[in-house]
Amino acid sequence: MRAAVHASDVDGIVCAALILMKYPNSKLDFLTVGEALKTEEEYDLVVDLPKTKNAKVNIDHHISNYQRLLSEGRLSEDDLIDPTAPSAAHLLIKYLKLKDNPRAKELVEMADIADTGGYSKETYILDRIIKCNSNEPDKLMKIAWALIEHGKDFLNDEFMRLEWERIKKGVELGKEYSRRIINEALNKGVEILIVDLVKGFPKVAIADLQHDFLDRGGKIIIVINRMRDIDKFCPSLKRNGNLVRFSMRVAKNFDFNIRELAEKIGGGGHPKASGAAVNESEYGRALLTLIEELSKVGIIGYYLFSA
Ligand SMILES: [Mn+2]
Repeated sequence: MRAAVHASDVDGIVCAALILMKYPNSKLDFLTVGEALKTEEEYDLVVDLPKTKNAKVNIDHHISNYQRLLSEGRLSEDDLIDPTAPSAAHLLIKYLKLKDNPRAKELVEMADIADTGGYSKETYILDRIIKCNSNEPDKLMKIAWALIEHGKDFLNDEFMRLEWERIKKGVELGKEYSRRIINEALNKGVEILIVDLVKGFPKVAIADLQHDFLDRGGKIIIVINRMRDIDKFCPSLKRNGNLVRFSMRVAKNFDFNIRELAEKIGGGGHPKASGAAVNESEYGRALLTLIEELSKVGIIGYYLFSA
C-alpha cells in the first residue's frame, strides 16, 4: 500500500495508524495540503488531504476538496468523500473494514474529537506531539505505531512520554503569553482578535491561544505566524519559504463562516476553523482584506507579539 496522509493533525496520524494496522508494510507519505496539491507521486490511497494528481482513491471530509473535485470532474466512484463526516478516519475505518477492531475504534474516536473542536486530555496531548513533529516522517511513523500499540494510553510509550515532557514546557510558556494577550484584548472590549506573531511565541501553543480567547467570550481569532527564528521547543518546525500562515477560529455559538473569508485570501478549511498561507509580499493586502471584512462583524483588536 502506497498512501499519503495529512501530516500535521490527529486525524491524519490516526489515518496513518489505521492503514498500518491493515497493511503493516505500507509506504506512507505525510503531506501538507499544499504538498498534496502539487505532488505527482502515484498513491493507492490519499487520506484527509485534497486528491492528489495521481491518486487511485481519495478519502476525505473537507468540503473544499469535495467542491474542487466536483468542479474539476475528478471525483471518481472509488473516492469516499463526505463533508458531513467528523473526521477522515471515520470514513477510513469503514473503507478498511476495521469497524469491529476495538483499537481502531478507539483511535477514530480521538480523530472525531480532534476534528470537531472537541476536547479530551489524550487528543490535546497527542495533537501537540504531532504538531511538533509534523516535519519529521520518522517520528510521525513512531507516533502512529505507538497509537496502534497503546491506543489512548500512548504516553506509556517511552518516545511519546519523553516528547510530551519536552513539549509541555512550550505549551506552558505559551499559556502564559496567551493570558497576557487575551486579558489586554478583553479589557479593551475586543470581540475579534488578530494576533500577529513576529518572534518568540511557542508554535505548539498557538492552538491554545485561539481556544482560550474563544473560551473566554471572544468571537473570532486569527493568528498570523510570520516568525522567522527557530522555535525553541519544536526546532524542526521551520518556516515554509516566504509563506506567512493565517490560522482562523470562530466561537461555536457565533454564526460566521470563516471558510469564506479564508478563501478570499487563498485559503480554505471548515466553517469554524480555516487557514491560509500567503506569500510575504501579499501579507499586507491579506491582512487588509481580513480587517475590511471583519470590521462588519464586530470590534477588532490587533496585537503585535514579539518576545
Ligand atoms: Mn481531518
